[in-house]
Amino acid sequence: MNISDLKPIFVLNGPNLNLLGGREPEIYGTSTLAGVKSLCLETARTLDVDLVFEQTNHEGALVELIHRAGAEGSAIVINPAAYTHTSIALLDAIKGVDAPTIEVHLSRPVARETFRAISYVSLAAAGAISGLGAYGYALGIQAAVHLAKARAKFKT
Ligand code: CA2
Repeated sequence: MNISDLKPIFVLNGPNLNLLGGREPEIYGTSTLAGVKSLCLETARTLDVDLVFEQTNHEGALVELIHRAGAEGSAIVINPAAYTHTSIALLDAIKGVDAPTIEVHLSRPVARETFRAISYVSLAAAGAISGLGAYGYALGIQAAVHLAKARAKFKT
């Protein structure tokens, strides 16, 4: 199977990530979400795979995007933002779809407040990348394509 036959990689972003590039640059870096999207599109282009990039501030909308990714995509890269630490709904959604999922964080949540040390999403993620800023998204896409490709080979 040719890698370009893969269904798109879905890159999903949770609440407040639309504010990137403004406040707290010492924690989240200086890239805007538009800059992160450009990096993701460029990474996908070099890997010869299509990419869908979405951000929402609403938990239910993120659940629906995960369902859509399960139906229309080959893998998910997700920064669930604060819902990482609270959302059993996101955990169940990821468990409910047949798409390998990579969790990405710009910062290193385990090295911050104690409430950020818990990730419900990690219970369902195939892997996680944190602390590398926007570059973590590029690594997350590479990992997602690797897993999707391995799975496609396994199924043929
Ligand atoms: O490090 C990450 O990527 C986080 O997922 C970002 C979340 C945070 O709740 C997680 O613990 C770790 C916060 C996203 C909000 O981003 C902002 C960016 C600029 C200004 C305000 C918020």
